[in-house]
Amino acid sequence: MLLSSLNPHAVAQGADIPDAVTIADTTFSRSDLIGAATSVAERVARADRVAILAAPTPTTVLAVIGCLIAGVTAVPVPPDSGTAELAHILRDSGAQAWLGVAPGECGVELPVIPVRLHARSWHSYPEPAPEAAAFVLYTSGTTGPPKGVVLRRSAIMAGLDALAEAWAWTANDVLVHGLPLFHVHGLILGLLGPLRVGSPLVHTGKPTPQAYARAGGSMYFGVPTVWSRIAEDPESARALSSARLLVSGSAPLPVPVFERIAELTGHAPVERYGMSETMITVSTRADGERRPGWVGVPVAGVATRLRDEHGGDVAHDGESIGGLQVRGPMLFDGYLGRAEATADVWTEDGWFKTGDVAAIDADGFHRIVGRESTDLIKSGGYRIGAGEVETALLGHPQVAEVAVIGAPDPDLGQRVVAFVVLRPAADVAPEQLIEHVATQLSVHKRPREVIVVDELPRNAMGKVQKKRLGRAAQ
Ligand code: MLC
Ligand code: AMP
Repeated sequence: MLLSSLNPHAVAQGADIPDAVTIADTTFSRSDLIGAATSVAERVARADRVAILAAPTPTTVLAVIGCLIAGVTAVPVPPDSGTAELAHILRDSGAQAWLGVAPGECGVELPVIPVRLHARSWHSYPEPAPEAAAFVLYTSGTTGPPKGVVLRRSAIMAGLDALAEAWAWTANDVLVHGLPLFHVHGLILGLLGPLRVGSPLVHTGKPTPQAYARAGGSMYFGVPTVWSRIAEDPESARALSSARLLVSGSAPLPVPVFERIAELTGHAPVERYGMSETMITVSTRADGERRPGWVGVPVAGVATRLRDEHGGDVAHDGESIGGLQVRGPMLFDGYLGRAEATADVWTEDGWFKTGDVAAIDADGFHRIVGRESTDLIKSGGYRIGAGEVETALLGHPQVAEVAVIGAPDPDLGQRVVAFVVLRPAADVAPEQLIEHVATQLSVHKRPREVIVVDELPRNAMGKVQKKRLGRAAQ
């Protein structure tokens, strides 16, 4: 199945697929999808880079595939982005237009190239060079605004083919998920995966247990929050027993959720580990062991190693922990326009430093223990930088000081909690500060809780002691 193309024409050489993509009550056959997306390609082909407001809609699907056909770099933008985040992504990416729908005012004006759902074209485009950038995906760091992760076409192809091999994913599968279309999980694995493999996709809209149960697929993708909600709804969970593979990723799957899903569905979930920068590098296999709390073995083409804080080797004994470093053909090219930040995440001998702490056992099984920095929060599978939320809150006129942490949460894994010192005589409710972040950044980055304090705990150097705040938030 080694197609040298990301262009869905390549898979289309076989029979048509009547239900290639179903999303928001629209079903496209494979030929329909290609005709409509090629018509988008014709309209967008003269651009280098365009922004796509990536709501889960047919428009987004056609916009993304149109870019892939034309060889235009796509910048997917969270549809709930606030004004500060929108303006940052547009300026930083250098997007020349919106393809499809434009959001409200954010201070950066771009022309809009329409996506017409009923237009068709049968023009044929050659496959762009494998090193051409397919996407710039924006993702949070520990400090500063999100950085643009540049993913080339060959990385995506290698990443998807490695997963198809690990999961025995074929055209006989029907993939179901309801994940957002602006990150690796929902967009690259969840939309481009089915197109490359030739398996139909059903996007459920919101990933509710009932919607997953109704969809009747053979493969399901979800973040742990989705699986834990399914585990609490036995009737929906039992409907998934007719599936072949239930896949969890983007955050740690709690062992009790793993066990409950296995009990209710008869399927031990497949866990896989990845990042925006690396796609998926480690996974349990369709034909291999599935061990709760462990994410499996490197996928095809990937090598991993553990390093201690001095760069020394760490034993693969299943107990010793170290910084996880990875190598493989699915890794990104760098952060857009940030040579220094890019250099920081690579070792001198060419390994990518994931920032995750892990253990590896003698059989090559990986366990993710946590992150090196407490300033990267994972909430509902979304990566959120404490620094960007702090900057947004400090932008509020009544806020004097702030510290943001990720507190343990039974539903979201971690929830964003902000400790805030207000200016003298300030009169603002926590809900207004939450709303401020939701409108500046994205709704999913908003603190779920704002705690007003008189002062923040600091050490002798004046640095905020976030560990002490963490204990206060539990
Ligand atoms: C609440 N809402 C507000 C609001 N407060 N809206 C505006 N302003 C406010 N202040 C509304 C929301 O709009 C939404 O409305 C509703 O409240 C619920 O929002 P939520 O609480 O934020 O969502 P929730 O249901 O908790 O979402 C859970 C979830 C979501 C699991 C569905 O977190 C999710 O989709 N996660 C996926 C993240 C992901 O794909 N990560 C992959 C990264 S790639 P309404 O009407 O819309 O319900 C990666 C690599 C790898 O990690 O390894 O995969
Ligand atoms: P993102 O860039 O949003 O893709 O987030 C990547 C981060 O998600 C990784 O660095 C990990 O911290 C976390 N992650 C992804 N998959 C898993 C998993 N299966 N188990 C634990 N953490 C995970």
